[in-house]
Amino acid sequence: MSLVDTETALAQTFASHGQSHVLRHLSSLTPSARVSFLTQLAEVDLALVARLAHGGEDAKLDFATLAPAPYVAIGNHAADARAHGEQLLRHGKIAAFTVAGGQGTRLGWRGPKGTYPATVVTGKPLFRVFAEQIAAAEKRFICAIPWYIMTSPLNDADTRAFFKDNNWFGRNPADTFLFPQGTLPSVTFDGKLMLETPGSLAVNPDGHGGAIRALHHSGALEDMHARGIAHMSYFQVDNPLVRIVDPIFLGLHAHSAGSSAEMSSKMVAKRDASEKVGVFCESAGKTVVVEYSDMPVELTNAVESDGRLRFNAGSIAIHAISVEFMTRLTHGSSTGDFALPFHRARKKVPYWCDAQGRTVEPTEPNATKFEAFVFDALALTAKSLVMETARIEEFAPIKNAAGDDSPASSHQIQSNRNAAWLERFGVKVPRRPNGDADASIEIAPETALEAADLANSALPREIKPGEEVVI
Ligand code: UD2
Repeated sequence: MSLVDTETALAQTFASHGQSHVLRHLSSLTPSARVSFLTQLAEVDLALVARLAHGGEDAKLDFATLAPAPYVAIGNHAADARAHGEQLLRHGKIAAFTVAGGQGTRLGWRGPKGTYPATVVTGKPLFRVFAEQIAAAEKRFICAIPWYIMTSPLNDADTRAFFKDNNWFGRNPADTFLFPQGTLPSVTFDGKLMLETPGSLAVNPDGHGGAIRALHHSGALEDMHARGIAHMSYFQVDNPLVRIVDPIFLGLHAHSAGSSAEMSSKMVAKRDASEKVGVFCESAGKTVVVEYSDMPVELTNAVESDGRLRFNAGSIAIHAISVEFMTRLTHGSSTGDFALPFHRARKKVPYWCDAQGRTVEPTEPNATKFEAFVFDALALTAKSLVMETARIEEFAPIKNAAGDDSPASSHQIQSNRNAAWLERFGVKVPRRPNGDADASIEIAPETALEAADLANSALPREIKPGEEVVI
């Protein structure tokens, strides 16, 4: 089809969906800008946008029957779980999978979140923290642990450049597989598409739930099959304390009661009712995560007779996911375009203002974004499992510039965890009245992947108040 024909056809389609306003600057674009804009427009699924704009697809839960989900409490796992997990690692059956396609707007960091300096003393960027952990596990289990990283079209080039500039953190470049997720247009509150510039639509990544489609379309899933990977260890880019390779969790996931779960999850007891984490619940016989913003406030605050929160199982967004499960989902759809339901969120989306002749950053939410959540796949599993873990051991997310879940709070949790590890080996660590470690303590993954590994390390006898220590 010629460019003119494409343009005419698109103009008709967009007009029939009441969206022709986005073409208003077409004639002023340079030929190449025109081609790239038409290409972007041709990829928009206008029927989907219309469906989402008029109601969305959020799963309708029956809150009256919602119950807390069952879980395996700390220390209650089968005795052979670790051995099973270690065997999977030794046999090269495990891949690491990071979702890093988010926009990270809350932190205010310019650049992909994974490039953010995260550790307490040496300020290692998040991607380096993960790479070093994976490399240490590869050395220990004498295996390759391929690392799949989902970016988005908005940060893919910067992420790739970062890996290249850092020489792939010393790992074999062939064992890191970066791929972008899809995007969806943002719409105004009356369902209209928005321009970000005269020649581009305002779009956002389609949520971490977009991972399923992206794993398929990028060839990552096929690559996992070719390498004989059976399970992926899924985690978010914002948590420097994540235990990427946790043999107990992987073993439990793959072997509990003799059969493999399709998707397993880690949970921690919620800090308090207001903590912004999804909660593991049971709905219609399935384990699901209800995002904090979707949970009715009376359920969020409900307590048991002993005063504990009734819905206390907070999701730290760490999952073990079977490759077969992902393959089953994508093969169930003829195009591989499997999509989980899209959730709606009111957000501030920069838009092109004709009157001002520039892109405007709104100060209030002005648009609806649509995102799929990977944990919605739990409801589609034949078997899933939730394992409790200690918050201090593996959850110190960096999301906000200040306050909870900020670099400062993450640093404190990292130091607290490292202090606890050292204290097990008799190291004297100064503590503040509230129990926090009064020192900045960093432990390199190469030194220890878990506390027990410190048995072989040279440790100081004592750490001084305010000291910076790297072990
Ligand atoms: C997430 C969970 C929350 C809790 C918390 C724990 C959701 C919706 N909520 O909250 O329940 O478990 O984490 O820390 O997941 N991402 C993409 N592509 C996207 C959007 C996000 O890759 O299109 C990645 C993003 O880079 C990050 C992760 O997903 O690694 C979570 O992003 P978020 O900011 O949307 O979720 P958050 O932190 O509010």
